[in-house]
Amino acid sequence: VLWGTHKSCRAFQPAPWHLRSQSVSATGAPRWNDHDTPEKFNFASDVVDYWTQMEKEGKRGPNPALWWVNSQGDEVKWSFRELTDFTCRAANVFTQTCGLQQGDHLALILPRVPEWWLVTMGCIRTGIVFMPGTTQMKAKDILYRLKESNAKSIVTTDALAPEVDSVASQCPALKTKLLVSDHSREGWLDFRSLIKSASPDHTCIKSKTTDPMVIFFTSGTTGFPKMAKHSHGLALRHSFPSCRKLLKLKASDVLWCMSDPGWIMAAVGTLFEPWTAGSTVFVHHLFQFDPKVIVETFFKYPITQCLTAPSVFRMILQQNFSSLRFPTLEHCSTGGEALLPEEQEKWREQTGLLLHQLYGQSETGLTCGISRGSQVKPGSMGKAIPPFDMQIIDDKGNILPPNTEGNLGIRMKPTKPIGLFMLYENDPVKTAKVECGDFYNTGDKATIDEEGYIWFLGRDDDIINASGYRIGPAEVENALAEHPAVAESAVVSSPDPIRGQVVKAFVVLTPQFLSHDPDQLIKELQEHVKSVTAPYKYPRKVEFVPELPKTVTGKIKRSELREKEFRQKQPQ
Ligand code: BCO
Repeated sequence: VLWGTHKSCRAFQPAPWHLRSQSVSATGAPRWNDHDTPEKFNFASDVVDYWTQMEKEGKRGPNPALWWVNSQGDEVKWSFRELTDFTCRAANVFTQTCGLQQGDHLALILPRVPEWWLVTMGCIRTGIVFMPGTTQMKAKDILYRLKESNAKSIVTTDALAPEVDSVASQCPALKTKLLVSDHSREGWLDFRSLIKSASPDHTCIKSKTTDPMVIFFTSGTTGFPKMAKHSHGLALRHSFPSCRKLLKLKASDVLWCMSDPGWIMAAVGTLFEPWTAGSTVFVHHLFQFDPKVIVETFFKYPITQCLTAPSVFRMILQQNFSSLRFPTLEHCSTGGEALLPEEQEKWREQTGLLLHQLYGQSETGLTCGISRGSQVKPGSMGKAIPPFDMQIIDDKGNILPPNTEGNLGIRMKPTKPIGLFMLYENDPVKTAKVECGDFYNTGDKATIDEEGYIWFLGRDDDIINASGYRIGPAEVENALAEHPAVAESAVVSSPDPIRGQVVKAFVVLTPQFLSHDPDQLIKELQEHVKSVTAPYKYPRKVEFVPELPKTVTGKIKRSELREKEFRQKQPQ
């Protein structure tokens, strides 16, 4: 147990209006209708505290709200009552100790430790806008995020505190640094001690549904990642009946979403979706991804549903385990990258379970998917989840007929649906750029069949999707440019049987490195990229070339290189 046991939930009572104003579904979860837009909504008071109340009244079973384990045998189980208590304390730490206010930005860079759930929920209670990020980030990535967002506070661990300290002087807005650790560090507040001593009495803000709640950083073709800002509506959407139909979670379910806490998939799969249903969020804090541990975990714990990227399923299937017949697993969902029909079939053969595709982006949350119990069309990402109206559009925003390839759009006019991002923070130009007629243009190419099933075809730009990570080529090219061996480079996606796609760099060497051992140089460049930016972006393939293909104006033709990569795959 990380920091003692807290038993009481002394003061908190759910806002009475909440229990008056919504109906209760068959599963007990509070909900609205697909097209409702309540003026006020707060996930903490309207959903989490609802389940706390259900626990108090003996109307929810004994399974925990959060069940956290690690590979050392540590375990944390929190009920909703404890969750309400601890997250009220977190809220008080942010507002009273750190002096943060509604609308302030807080950078959250934690691995899968229980405190991640306290920080996110503490922020939601106070209206502080949290900005999750992966712990793979390096100092430069963190600096960009802190500066660009004017973050007033950061919460992170020992591992990243030195990286933060190395750039903090360049971030004048940053006022408080909170450390989640068993050790103290100069200049940092000790989050665990503060939580212990904080009061559990806190009154949740009455946030408007349209008030900002969270920012996700998302890579683009050019420049640095964009800041996709979401309102509380992102969480509200999970109470809508059409969203509840997707996984059909019950309060007795145990959902394991394996996403790194830095991505929107974690917000969806370890906060909004399971807790709306009153289900248990299961977390395994793996130090390093290991398919064997994943499989053992399915055998050891009563997990009923899982959600993770297709690469994880591929990596499990590749290992030849003696049995993949998991005792309690009932439903598997996957998203973040494309999934092939043959992969779905192999998973079904080995586990007896269907693999249900979901699709979403940092800008959108879940937008479409194969609902539990509905027909799985292998290779399809399923149907749009209302209130999202998804259509295939041309470059002007005209709707194209069924089975016609085009841009995947989400209708945002005349009414922007609840759950679609508000804007890219500080970037009206990029915000305007993704509007296409009456639609938000996802940038993905797809078709929709007569029954409304959506079929993903690929990106319409240079963004790379490697094992579920969205990677901007410019971020990798900039990292490579810092190495003296690199005169110039072009980074594109390349097919890979396990990761779907991987990052490939075409590199023109500077004259003094032309005689170096190429294999050694490849390793050096890979390590270099891993050291200056988040390692998941490193080029797993590197090819040295005498020159790069360019347009007459000198622009590198990445598409030519990418097409060559995918053409080469065809004969195999
Ligand atoms: O493969 P290598 O060993 O060469 O390199 C790996 C790591 O070892 C290395 N690394 C990690 N931390 C490091 C480090 N190196 C140096 N210093 C550090 N601190 O870097 C490479 C990272 O690659 P990886 O993260 O792909 O690692 P791994 O272990 O192969 O993990 C495999 C997956 C499948 C678990 C991982 O790729 C993954 O989690 N993918 C899913 C991403 C995801 O969740 N996407 C969803 C985005 S949200 C969305 O799409 C919306 C849907 C609603």
